[in-house]
Amino acid sequence: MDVELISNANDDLARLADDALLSVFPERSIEKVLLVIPPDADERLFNLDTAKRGRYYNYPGYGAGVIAAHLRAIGIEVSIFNLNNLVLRAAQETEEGSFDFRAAWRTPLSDCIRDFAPDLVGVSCMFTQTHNSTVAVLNELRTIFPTLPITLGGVHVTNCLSSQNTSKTMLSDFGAANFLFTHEAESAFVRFVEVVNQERPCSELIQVHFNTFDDKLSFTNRGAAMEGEELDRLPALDLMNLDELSSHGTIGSFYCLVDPGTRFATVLSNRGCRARCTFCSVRSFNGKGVRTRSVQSVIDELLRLRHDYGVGHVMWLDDDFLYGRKRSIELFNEMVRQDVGITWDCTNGVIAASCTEDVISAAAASGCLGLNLGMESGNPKILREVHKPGTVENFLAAAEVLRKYPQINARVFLMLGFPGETYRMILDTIQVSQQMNLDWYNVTILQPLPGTPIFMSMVEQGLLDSVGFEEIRYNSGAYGKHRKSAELNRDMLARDFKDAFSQVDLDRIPSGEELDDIWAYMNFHLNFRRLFDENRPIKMKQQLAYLRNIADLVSPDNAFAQYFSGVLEHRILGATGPAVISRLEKYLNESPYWQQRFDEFGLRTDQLVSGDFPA
Ligand code: B12
Ligand code: SF4
Repeated sequence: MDVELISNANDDLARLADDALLSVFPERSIEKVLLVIPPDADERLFNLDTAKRGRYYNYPGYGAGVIAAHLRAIGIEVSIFNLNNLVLRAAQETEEGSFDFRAAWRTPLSDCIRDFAPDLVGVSCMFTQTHNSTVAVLNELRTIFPTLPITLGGVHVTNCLSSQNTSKTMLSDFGAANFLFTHEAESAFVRFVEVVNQERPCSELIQVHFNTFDDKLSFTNRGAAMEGEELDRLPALDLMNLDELSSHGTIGSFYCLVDPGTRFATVLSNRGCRARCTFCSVRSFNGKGVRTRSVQSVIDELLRLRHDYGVGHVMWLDDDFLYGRKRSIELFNEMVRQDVGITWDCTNGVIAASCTEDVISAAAASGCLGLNLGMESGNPKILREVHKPGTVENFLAAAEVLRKYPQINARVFLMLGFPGETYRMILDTIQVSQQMNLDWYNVTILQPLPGTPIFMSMVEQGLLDSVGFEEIRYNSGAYGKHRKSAELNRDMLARDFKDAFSQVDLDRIPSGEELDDIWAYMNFHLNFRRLFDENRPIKMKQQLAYLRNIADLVSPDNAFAQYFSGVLEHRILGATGPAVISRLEKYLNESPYWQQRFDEFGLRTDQLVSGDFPA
């Protein structure tokens, strides 16, 4: 079923749309809207142990919260049903081995619809890896409520619609949704409701695709980018389950540095990004440039989070959080002046050029506990080709500043597997990373996303052909491919990666399998091995918290995390706890893969007793 995109509203299109709306909304009235957030992944990717450990993400539905606030502003009653939180809560409450993933959300969802009786349901889908889960929710709704009007929106939906040639199958899976919305959609959604309620003509519809009609209609016109007061509107915090999210899962990557029991939330202080990296869909989704909220509206949100919801830590959702030096400093100074009393992290990553001394010093004073620096590569040619907004000089300069503020845990995003990237180019990345000497390097292997420039160009070059969304899963993260491999007792770090760079032609492009070895090599050398040389007390404390988090929560089968947390314990406390040693001994006895890695690198459990570690 091919989709004809008819751009620009005209009279014919408006008439067709009017008829279509009447068929879905015979009363032409919307008074109540239910926004639904599907589980992050479907049951095939879900692992009960991981959920019980509280390792899965459990974010507030911020996009839904923003839409809800705009709907409320025109008098619509709104509720948000977060199925991800529901599933995680149910998993934690369930007896071992008896968890029915689907039952955990299906019955409560139908009950919620019967109780709330919405005139319209809006489902949200952000990640490609949430595709299957979203389709399951849509189909369930359609089966139980055949005439319920259903809309769907979010980043993944936008990507599917804007790259129809490559993702037709994905789009056709959304058959249960009557309407699909693209891009930032609060204005489009509000207009849609007003059009259904006959308060506006159909010709004013924007960013909406009529999905289940004989004549497929699309109003592809984009609304004016949200700015000013509208951008400043606070999300409907009361609908976002802020009291319980962090009890059932994680928010951000720096939670191990925050006191246990602290309530987490997220805040979006600006939209878009100044850069246009070819692997990223932010520009095609949010448009060009950055739109900033007023500093006071951000402070108001933080104050409400703290005083009304007991939040103690936030993760910024921004794509380009440090955009505008003056504004960043003003925001941080106001956080101090108005006594916001919330710590924060920037898990999403910041642009290196913005990490100047004045900005980072103000950030540290305002409660910054951690941030990721977007670097991706240390090779100038790759950086130019992927349009990364940074040079090797920028990265080194940012690292120099960040090393002066050791209270900030500074990590770096790296990527591998760009088209044409050779072993030698990857060695540049390793060398620059070593020179930067920051706290942790998160390495991911490129996963081209539909709708991004790199995806299109790889399809054109014949480097990619089909798009199975099974494949569009990331290597890292609780639902990532590497996690799955760990669950099969083959943690990616247990691979034989010692010789990843020896005996190869350095000007060759590594294969997929070889990239996995390089990934493990980089992880070991850039992250674990360098801990032998760490002797700054504050950093040892941060790294110990992080390693304990990996060993206990994220990846209990990672023997390096177990060993190196023992090393740091010994350094900080003078001895390694016996439980750490016996757990590691048991693990190595059971795993020939890990024993082999330990032998190769001269690591032994008795070193944790003697404190005599390899140089
Ligand atoms: C915050 C964020 C995260 C957070 C958490 C996100 C969350 N669950 O809330 C964290 C750090 C966990 C994260 C992780 C990842 N992320 Co991320 N992330 C973002 C980011 C920067 C902001 C999202 C956000 O909250 N925006 C603010 C709100 C207001 O916007 P919104 O949710 O999109 O909602 C708006 C519209 O989408 C729409 N809308 C949404 N729902 C609905 C519903 C209806 C009915 C309607 C009408 C409209 C509508 O209207 C809303 C208001 O304008 C986006 C970039 C971006 N700008 O979108 C990337 C982004 C979503 N992430 C991306 C990626 C790749 C990832 C990772 C895979 C990275 C990795 N390699 O591990 C992981 C995967 C996470 C997982 N599930 O396992 C990609 C997604 C691409 C894709 N198609 O999958 C994005 C687009 C960035 C990019 N590089 O291109 N991410
Ligand atoms: S800097 Fe980050 S958010 Fe901005 S375009 Fe590049 S990857 Fe995307």
